[in-house]
Amino acid sequence: MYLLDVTSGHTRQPWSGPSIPVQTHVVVRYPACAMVGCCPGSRATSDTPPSADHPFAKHFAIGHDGEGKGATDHAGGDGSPDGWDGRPGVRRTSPADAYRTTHHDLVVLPADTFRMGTSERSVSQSGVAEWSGTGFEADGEGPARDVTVASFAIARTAVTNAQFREFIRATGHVTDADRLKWSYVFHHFVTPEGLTRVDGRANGTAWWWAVRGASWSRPEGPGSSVRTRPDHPVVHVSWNDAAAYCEWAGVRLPTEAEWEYAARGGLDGASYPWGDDLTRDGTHHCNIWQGEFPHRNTAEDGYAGTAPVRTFAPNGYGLFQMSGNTWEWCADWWSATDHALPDAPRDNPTGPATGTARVLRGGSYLCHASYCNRYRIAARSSNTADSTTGHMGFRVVADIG
Ligand SMILES: [Ca+2]
Ligand SMILES: [Cu+2]
Repeated sequence: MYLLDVTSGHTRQPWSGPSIPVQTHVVVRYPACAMVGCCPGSRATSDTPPSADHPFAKHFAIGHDGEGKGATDHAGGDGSPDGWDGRPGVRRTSPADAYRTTHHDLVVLPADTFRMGTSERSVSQSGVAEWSGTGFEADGEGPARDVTVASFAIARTAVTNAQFREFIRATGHVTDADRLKWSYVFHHFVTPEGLTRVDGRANGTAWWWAVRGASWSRPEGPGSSVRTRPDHPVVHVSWNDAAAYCEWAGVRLPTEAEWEYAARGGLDGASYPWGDDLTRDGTHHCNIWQGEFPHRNTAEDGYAGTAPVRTFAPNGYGLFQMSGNTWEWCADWWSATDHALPDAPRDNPTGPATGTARVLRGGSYLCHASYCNRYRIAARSSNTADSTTGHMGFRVVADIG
């Protein structure tokens, strides 16, 4: 476990929005009401738009292997001759068809019983939420319980831009981001064009800027494109979009139990898909955040934003990036408590019968121990079914026989 021996305290960066605690002490304390993750809680925004000369705008385009340098770099989403504009109903043939695939590389997992969640707690006796390298009790990570799942097949990787593009081209599906005409872009990445189209910031997670024109095909806003990253995970897809893709492709979203069983890769109770040490000998095993969230990302693991879906070694089941890179939608409705009820199902559980948000698992390139720490396997998050961000995607599963 990587821990910094630094005294606690608030480090305030130039910032026009709400106070953002940036702490590196071994025990990070939050007000109990503010133990938020890196995700916006919904599509609700607040505040006035940040100005175009916001100090963080200069960080634009770090990482992402060269794309996102703005409108002059490529035609991006508007009139691009390469057919990557993603506009519904637009069907072109082009060199990009070399990426054409509707194939999912699936791994069959046997039926089994595994230990789901963690019983490690992180709320102190005084009721103050704190991080001590263990689970977030308020998220419903615990208690650990034995859960049985039937055999199923799961994709080795998250759904890629190339795969999602095939879906859009075949169906003309209008994503929630396209329908609502905006999506949440992480503040470092907003394109110059996008900076003039920022309508607000997410409530409580002000590093998410609501950018008009941002979508799966323009992840950093107008002027950006996924043309050079067909093998990156698709983002800015809502739960609704993911479900529509699955219907088209003849697959489905994993239940939360299936997702966690798969993520563990056969390791009982480990913190991560590869074991209990986040890094070993300086080697990174996943794409998360290094530095001080949300202002300085050193990208020590090689990526400031998304990484290609087959980056880093797969887990024991041959599955890539079950931790980090992008959050992955699960089929279940969200509840922090239902699974702990005495009569909660333990045999192929499918979550609550109804709810207001859907489960997200796995963490993302924005997760950091000092703020979110939700790249652990047991960690959970959620969002409303129409929410879209630059760090939420999905992977698919299929039934056997
Ligand atoms: Ca990273
Ligand atoms: Cu996070």
